[in-house]
Amino acid sequence: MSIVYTCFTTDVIHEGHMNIIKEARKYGDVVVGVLSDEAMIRFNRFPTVSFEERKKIVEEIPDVSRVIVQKNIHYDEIIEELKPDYVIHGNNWSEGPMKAIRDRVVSLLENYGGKVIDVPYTVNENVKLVDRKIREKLAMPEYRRRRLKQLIDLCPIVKTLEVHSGLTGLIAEKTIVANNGELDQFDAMWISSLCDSTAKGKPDIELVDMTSRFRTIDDVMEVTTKPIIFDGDTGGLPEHFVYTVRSLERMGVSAVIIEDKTGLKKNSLFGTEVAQTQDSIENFCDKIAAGKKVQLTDDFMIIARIESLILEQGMEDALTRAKAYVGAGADGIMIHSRKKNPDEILEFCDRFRETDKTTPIVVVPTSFNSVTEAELASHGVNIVIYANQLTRSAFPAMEQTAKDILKYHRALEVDDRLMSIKSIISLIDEL
Ligand code: SPV
Ligand code: MG
Repeated sequence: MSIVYTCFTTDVIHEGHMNIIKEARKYGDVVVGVLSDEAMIRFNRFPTVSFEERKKIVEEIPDVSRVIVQKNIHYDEIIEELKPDYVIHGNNWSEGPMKAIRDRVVSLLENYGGKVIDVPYTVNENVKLVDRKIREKLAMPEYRRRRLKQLIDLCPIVKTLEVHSGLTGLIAEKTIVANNGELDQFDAMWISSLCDSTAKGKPDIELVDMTSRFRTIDDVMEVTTKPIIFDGDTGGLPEHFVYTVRSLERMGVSAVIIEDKTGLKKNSLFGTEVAQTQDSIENFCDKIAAGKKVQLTDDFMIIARIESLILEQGMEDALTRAKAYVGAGADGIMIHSRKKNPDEILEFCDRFRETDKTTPIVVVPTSFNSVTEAELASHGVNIVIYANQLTRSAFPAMEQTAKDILKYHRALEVDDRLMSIKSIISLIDEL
C-alpha cells in the first residue's frame, strides 16, 4: 500500500481538511503530520489549543491511519524517515512564501520517484468563518495577554516590531518572508513612546497622555492578534502607575516596560546630552512592587528598564539595579545602551545570567544594530525589540514624495515608487 502524507497546521478541522483526507485516501494509506507549536508560530499563527489537542482531533478523523509530529515547516525529516509515495497539500502552497516549502518537498521526493499532489484549496463561507473565529479567539484579551509568556518559552528569541497605528499593526501582523528557504515573521508588537509621540508630532517626554496612548493600543488591537509590549516610560507616580497596570492588563496587553528615570523624561537615545535623572533603587523598587500588587492575572508582566549604561553610571550599577528590581517583583529586565557596538549589552547579559538563569532579558538594538538575533539569544536575551525602524523608514519616503510633487507640480514622477491604487484599496480585509 502506498503512503500518502499530509501536514496539518490547524486548530479546527473543516471541510477543506476533510477534502484533503478524502483525496489522499484514493492514493493509499494516509499519514498526517501535526506541526509542532514551535514550527507553527514561525509559519502560521499561534495555536489556540495545545499540541496534544491538535493531535487528538486529527486522530479522530476516519481514514487517517497514523498521526505523527512534524517538528519543522520543512518536510525533510519526515520524508527521510517515512519515504512517502505522495505528499498532498492544498494548492495554496504553489505561490507566496509557502512555495519555498513546496519546492523543497518536490526536490526531495524526486530523489526516489515520489510525487506531490496539489488539491484545490477550499475557500468558502464556512471555511472563512472558522478562520475568523480562530482570529477572534487569538485577539481576545485573555488569550492575547498570556501569549508573550508562552512565546518566551517557545522561541529562542521573541522578535518584536514597533507599531503605532492600525496600519503598522497590520504590517507586524501579516509580514511573512521566505529567506533561504526559511519562513519567518514577527512574534510581538512594541508600542513605543517615541514613535507614538512622533506620529502625533509631539516630543517623547511623556506629553502624550495615557488616554491617547490607550487609544493607539486599541487601534492596533482592533486589527491584530499578536501580543503587545507597552512602553510605559517612567510609569509616572506609583499612585498613577497602579491604574495603568490595571488598564493595560484588562485590555489584554502582555507587558509594560518602565524605565528607572524620574522628573522630565527625555528619550534615552539623547544619552547624557540632555539632563535626565535616574530614580533611586528604593523608589523604583516601590513602583514595581506597587504595580505587581494590583495586577489580577499571572499573565501580565512588569519589566524593569535600566538606564545606568545610557546615563554612564557603569556596569556595576546596572547589575545591582537588575538584582534589586527582580527582587522587587519585576518579571523581566530591559537593559539599554546607545553605544554603536553591543559589547556592554552582551557583558551585562553574561554577568546577569551568572546568577539569574531565568528572568527574561529584553534589548533594543537601535544603536548597536550590527548584532544578530542569534548572537543576542546566545547571551541569554529573550526579547529583541525593533523599536523605531518602521517610523524611520516611512518618514523619509513620505517627505521625498511631498518634495517631488512640489518640484514637478504633478504626481506622475513619484508614481512608480507608490503602492498601486488597487493594492491600497484591497489592503484591508473587509469583514
Ligand atoms: C521607545 O521606543 O520609545 C523607547 C526605546 O523607549 S528608545 O527610543 O531607544 O529609548
Ligand atoms: Mg520610550
